[in-house]
Amino acid sequence: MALLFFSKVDSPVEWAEALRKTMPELEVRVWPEVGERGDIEVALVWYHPPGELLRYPNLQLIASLGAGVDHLMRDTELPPGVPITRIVDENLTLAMSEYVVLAVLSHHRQARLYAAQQRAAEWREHLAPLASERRVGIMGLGVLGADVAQKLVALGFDVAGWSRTAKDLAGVRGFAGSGGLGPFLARTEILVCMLPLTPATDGIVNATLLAGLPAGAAVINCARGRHVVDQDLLAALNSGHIGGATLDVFRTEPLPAEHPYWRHPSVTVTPHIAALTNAQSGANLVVDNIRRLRAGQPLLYRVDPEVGY
Ligand code: NDP
Ligand code: OXD
Repeated sequence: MALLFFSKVDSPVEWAEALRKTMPELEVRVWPEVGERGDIEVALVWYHPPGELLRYPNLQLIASLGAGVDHLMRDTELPPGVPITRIVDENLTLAMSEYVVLAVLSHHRQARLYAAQQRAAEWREHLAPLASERRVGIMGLGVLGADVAQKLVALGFDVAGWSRTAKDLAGVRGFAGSGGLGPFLARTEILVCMLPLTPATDGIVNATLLAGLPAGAAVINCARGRHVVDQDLLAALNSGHIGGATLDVFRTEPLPAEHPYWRHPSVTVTPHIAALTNAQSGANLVVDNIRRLRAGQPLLYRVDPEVGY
């Protein structure tokens, strides 16, 4: 059995080593050195060229190199019927929660304001509400959003979540569907976008959504750059309606040097590092699914192409 690895950002050497450690008999081929196409039964991919996966007649599994699968779903020529899986990994989940907790605390405790005061050697106190008085809203209560929500609840924040279908998470006020979005936004002072990118969520953080947040609210996006309409967020930041933003993902990555986010006084930029996939734990999951496939068992973390995540 041969596996085809395609990614321009992940290390093929590291992944091949991790895969071989877990399944020595697996032959790993790195695109574009694909060899005999008929040998390829598994594709492990991140932003492959659309249409490419149709060229492997014996493909049985498409595994995403990330938790998100929008890079696969944008391909309108995926081989029909071939199952798609994604990464769900405890360490990735922990890393994402760390990132979001750091960003929420930094907005909550006005870290940016105090950093500016330090630069000006200015000693000045600002009143801060208790965590229990701070309303955080998480869009997307899946694997990552639910863990983030629970950690923020443990810190004492007043947490709500918005999802496609209703959820019942301890301590988290749930809102669902298009009808739930308005009331969810109206009570959200720190908004966290933890949604998958799908046609329904593309550009969701736009002028209308931002206007639904209370004045001074903060926005944290660690899902996908396309969730945010950049000119709408910049306009809301410049008007002061949005008090600050922490952004880990962008429409163009790397974020171009001239992009206004880099130098905006109310924006924190990180280079898509909120939660990185670890090659060894990712490889373990892929191999587990290859074994399940061979044994005719249900695959782990299968994507539903109908809903797009
Ligand atoms: P999941 O698939 O587990 O969860 C997705 C959540 O979003 C679910 O609660 C789902 O609702 C909700 N949702 C989907 N569509 C809609 C909609 N139209 N309206 C309302 N809610 C919706 O995803 P994960 O938590 O694992 O990951 C989320 C995203 O995080 C990934 O898709 C990826 O883009 C991003 N990511 C970013 C990383 C980074 O380093 N910046 C690292 C890893 C992931 P329901 O529960 O009803 O299905
Ligand atoms: C992912 C990511 O989807 O790194 O895993 O963004």
